[in-house]
Amino acid sequence: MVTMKKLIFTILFSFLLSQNEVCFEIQSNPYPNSPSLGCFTKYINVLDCFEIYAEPSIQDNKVLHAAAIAAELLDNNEDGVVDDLALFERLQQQNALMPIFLYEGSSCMDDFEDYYNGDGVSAVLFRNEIDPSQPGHWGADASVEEIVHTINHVGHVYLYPNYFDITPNSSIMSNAMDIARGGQFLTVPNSYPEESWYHYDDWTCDYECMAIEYLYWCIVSHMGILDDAQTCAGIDNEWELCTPELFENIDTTMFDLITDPQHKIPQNAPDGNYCPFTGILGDVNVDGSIDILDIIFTVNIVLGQEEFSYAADINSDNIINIFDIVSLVNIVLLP
Ligand SMILES: [Ca+2]
Ligand SMILES: [Ca+2]
Ligand SMILES: [Ca+2]
Ligand SMILES: [Ca+2]
Repeated sequence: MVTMKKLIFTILFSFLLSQNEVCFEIQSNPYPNSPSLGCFTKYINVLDCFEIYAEPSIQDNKVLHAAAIAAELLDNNEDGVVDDLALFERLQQQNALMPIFLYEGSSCMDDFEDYYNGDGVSAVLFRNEIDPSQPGHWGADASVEEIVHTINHVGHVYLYPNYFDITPNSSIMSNAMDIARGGQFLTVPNSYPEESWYHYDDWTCDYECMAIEYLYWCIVSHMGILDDAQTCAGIDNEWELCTPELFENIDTTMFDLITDPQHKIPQNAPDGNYCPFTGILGDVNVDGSIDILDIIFTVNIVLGQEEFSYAADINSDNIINIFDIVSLVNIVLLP
């Protein structure tokens, strides 16, 4: 009996742990009569610049997961504000969106392909390639990949052409890719040079498509999403720099490019949880004022006697430490 109770408790507990925290609500499709979008019934507007549309039978947790991933990529410090204002405006203006279809060739996908004539789409997602329990994991959850593609293609390529243009000889990235592939290949070569580390061999992927895939590999390698033996082995025929260390040490041009703070490329891997802090920064004990009590509370968080609170993360780096205490002391002493 005791064992049974323990078992049920364990199952319940692991179930609770496995649920991601996503502070979005699924809405009904605002365009039910649109020829291209009318077949979707589930909709989330992410940070007012990136929309998720899903067919009726896509599970809610998958729709929420796609929204969380988009939000984490756009608002990587999770303060509720898109990190790059120019990117926000561009995506909003282009009505950037991610459709989620039941399967390849569903009737909804047919409608979408026949009637959509905007410039806000660069990739799609299918129900069976979304796994909220393994955000971005290779072979399990394509949400990170497809949403990164869309944000890059609709946003960065247009906004920062000197850095991210995808045509030959056009940008720092296109030059870096020619080095990564061991030469400038306008079509897929019969074999890539031995020294190359990016050697995608899909004949349907042209030079521009290669560049979009390349940028994705760089971003997620740096985030550490690919850093496990199974993934490294699985993608080796396409991309060799599967750990952050390999990427930093070998593709130095792209490392410098995507870590340059001016481009505001997301650095932290999405974890599927997105609930930005909406209280008052510094009011850690939530009593409406910022004073000595909040400093004491923050010290207790640092000592592990209280739980993490976004209100105490004064410098918004997702860690609560001495820097937050110093900043809070300054706020209290010099209001
Ligand atoms: Ca932000
Ligand atoms: Ca998160
Ligand atoms: Ca307070
Ligand atoms: Ca902090």
